[in-house]
Amino acid sequence: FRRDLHSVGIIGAPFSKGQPRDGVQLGPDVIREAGLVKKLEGQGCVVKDYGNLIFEEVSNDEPIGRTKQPRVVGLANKKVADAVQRVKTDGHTCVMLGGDHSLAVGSIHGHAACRPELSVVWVDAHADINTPLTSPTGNIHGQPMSYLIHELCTKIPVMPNFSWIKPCIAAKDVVYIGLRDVDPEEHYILKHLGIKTFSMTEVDGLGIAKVMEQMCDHIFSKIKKPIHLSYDVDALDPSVAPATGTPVIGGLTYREGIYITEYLCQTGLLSAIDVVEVNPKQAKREEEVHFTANVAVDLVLGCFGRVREGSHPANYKIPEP
Ligand code: Z70
Ligand code: MN
Ligand code: MN
Repeated sequence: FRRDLHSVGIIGAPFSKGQPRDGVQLGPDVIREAGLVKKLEGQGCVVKDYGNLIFEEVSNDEPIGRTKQPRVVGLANKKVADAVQRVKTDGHTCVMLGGDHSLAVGSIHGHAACRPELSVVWVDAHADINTPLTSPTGNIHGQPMSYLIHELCTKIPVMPNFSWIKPCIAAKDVVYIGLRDVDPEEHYILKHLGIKTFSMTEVDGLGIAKVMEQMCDHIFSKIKKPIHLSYDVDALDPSVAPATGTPVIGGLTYREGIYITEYLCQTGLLSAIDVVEVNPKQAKREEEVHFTANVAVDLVLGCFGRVREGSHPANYKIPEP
């Protein structure tokens, strides 16, 4: 038995303007304060923390149609894309701490610039695949997938600071886990493009182990591709991750949530991870902030080799008296 050596590059993305609620910009700091770096090092990872990105303000960021704050979101995502590309070029598995889920545009775009063949595992209560024209809210965190999928490129209107975004993934290389709050327009898009989804109904019916097996059969049907895991903590049940902007009842248990990360780690193909939508200001009590941040840390630890059965150094010897 030996542990894989993981080299991890962490980017903090303290950004909230893909959605209306204040506080999600504090996600990277509360996740770090829960001991992320020390705990990763404690399980044998080599960690480089690139720190928090600094996002420029944009004045007069008027809506385009219904889409809110497009200029500032487009600009922030360009920064994230460049940062993720840098971390991948430096040879690390990238961990992007959000921030709201609009940041997945930049994270996946930057990742795809280095790994053009990647597949995306999107763990979320929501599909986040509204186009700017289908979105009921105009919040860009409900839209990131629509900008990234080749098959939707003719449906995306021109928006300021979005012209650098080129679709970089095929619908067949995307899978969803944990869905339970999908808009009708999104449901049509998912079916129309034949995107593989494991909603909470499939998690209930198959169990999380079969979901992960079938998920891998789907994304690895031809060749083994690097995986981009985009983990919205609202995929987890609100009893597990209460400090988030839009909790939805009936989510993944802690054990199911962790199992996903352990399973993906075992594939050896995890190449970049987003952990998004931790919002300390949405907690009712201070304990809920620490609880949610600790769960977020555990998800990352699961991605980098932590196993619940325990582990030991390769050269360990039982002491003799
Ligand atoms: C809705 C929209 C969403 C997260 C809410 C909601 C999307 N489908 N995503 N909370 N994390 O606005 O497009
Ligand atoms: Mn999301
Ligand atoms: Mn969500």
